[in-house]
Amino acid sequence: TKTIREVLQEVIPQKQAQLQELKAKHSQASLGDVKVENVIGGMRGLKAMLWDASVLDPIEGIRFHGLSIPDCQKQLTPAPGGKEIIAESMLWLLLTGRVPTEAETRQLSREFAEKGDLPKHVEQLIDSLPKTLHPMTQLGMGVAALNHDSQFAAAYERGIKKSEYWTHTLEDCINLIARLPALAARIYRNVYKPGTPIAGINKDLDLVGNYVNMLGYGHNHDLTEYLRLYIAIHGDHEGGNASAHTAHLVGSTLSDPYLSYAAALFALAGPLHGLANQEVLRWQMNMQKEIGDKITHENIKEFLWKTLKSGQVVPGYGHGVLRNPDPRFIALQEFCSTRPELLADPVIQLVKQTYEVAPGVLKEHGKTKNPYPNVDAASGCVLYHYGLTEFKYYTVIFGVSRALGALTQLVWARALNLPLERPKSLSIDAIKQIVEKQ
Ligand code: AMX
Repeated sequence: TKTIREVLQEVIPQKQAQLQELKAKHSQASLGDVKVENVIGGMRGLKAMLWDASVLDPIEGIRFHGLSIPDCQKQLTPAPGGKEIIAESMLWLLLTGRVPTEAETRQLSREFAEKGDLPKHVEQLIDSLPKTLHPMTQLGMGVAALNHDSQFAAAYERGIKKSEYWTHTLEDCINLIARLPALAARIYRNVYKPGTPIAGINKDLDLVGNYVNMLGYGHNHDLTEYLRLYIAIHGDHEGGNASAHTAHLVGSTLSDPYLSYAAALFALAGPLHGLANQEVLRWQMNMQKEIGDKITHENIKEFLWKTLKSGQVVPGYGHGVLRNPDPRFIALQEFCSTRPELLADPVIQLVKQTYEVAPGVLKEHGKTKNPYPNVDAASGCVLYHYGLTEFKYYTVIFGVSRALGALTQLVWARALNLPLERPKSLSIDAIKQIVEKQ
């Protein structure tokens, strides 16, 4: 059994050599033109970023180091007594490109459990915040404050060689991932269950097992399994999405992983990105209130049109890259399909019926390039079923998960010595001058 550090010591030189070769032989090769539409269109489609852990195909969806979600479900170790992918095995895959053995996975679970307690000053900070402050704001603040103990920042101040950056970055990333469940659970308990004690960390449990325990739902095996799957498959979605890209950009200034990930969380907190999973539930509940018990395709269609005609987006539908139903949406639907009590739940049924109608309506509406559901269309309704009904909290769970991808790639950015990110911007006049000469 190897530690994750030993495996990285093996893989990093190989990747460094690969990158050197690419640089030496193909630096001047083109990956495509930069069109005006890329520059004014949020850089959609522009191949302009290195990200090794996952690649998103518009039709097939995400692959993590080449493995699809069903491949991961077959190959990655579950928790003892569970079936779903756990965060530790996904992290191993994202960070090293290798499928870990069961022993390697368990070793990482133990390390996370041993490092999972929050420093006192962060507990006090979170406890002092008003309960009305959005849970995502609290999460970002807590993560930023954890930089008090950043090993990378301390080592940089001492003076270290560039070749050592990644080792200190790795320690920060592991410490941060270990502490996220206690931080995220404390926010939940303070806001929604004030005055009740929080469970301690159990050294024999996986990261998400402990998270669910601290949230106060540890008795619910099905919810624990659902969150294991949820957190594993939300872990990475290539590098261009707003949260991963933010972590990468901020990290490129050599800000430490805590500050880089805090910034990423504030990108995730936007309604076009991670906040959509809160928005979906709010929107579906409004739909249910408006159409009552008479849930028919016709009524759902009418509600969809009302949303669109009022100039709002249909939350949980559309995507910057995907052009098919999101395989993460499918994986979460499949989780429901094996559990009759979930299938019978009216909110889950409403989500399913909306899926039967919404693509047709969105196609007719004719604006979105992708009329199909993304992961957020399905993720919240199961939490709601299991009693985690506070949907303003849902994006925090996403935030615990996205750390897996964003932080592992910070380690790689330092290992590969990727430079400060600094694209060239142009004014409208400058663009006009360039195109008018062509
Ligand atoms: N409902 C209504 N209109 C939509 C739409 C939707 N679900 N998705 C896209 N459109 C509209 C856009 O607003 C845009 O309108 P405009 O021309 O008036 O500005 C037009 O269709 C073209 O957009 P696009 O190229 O298809 O999408 P995009 O790459 O610009 O944006 C996304 C992608 C996800 C922001 C968009 O589809 C959206 O707003 N969806 C709803 C919010 C959501 O579910 N976000 C979560 C995404 C996944 C995640 O990050 N967690």
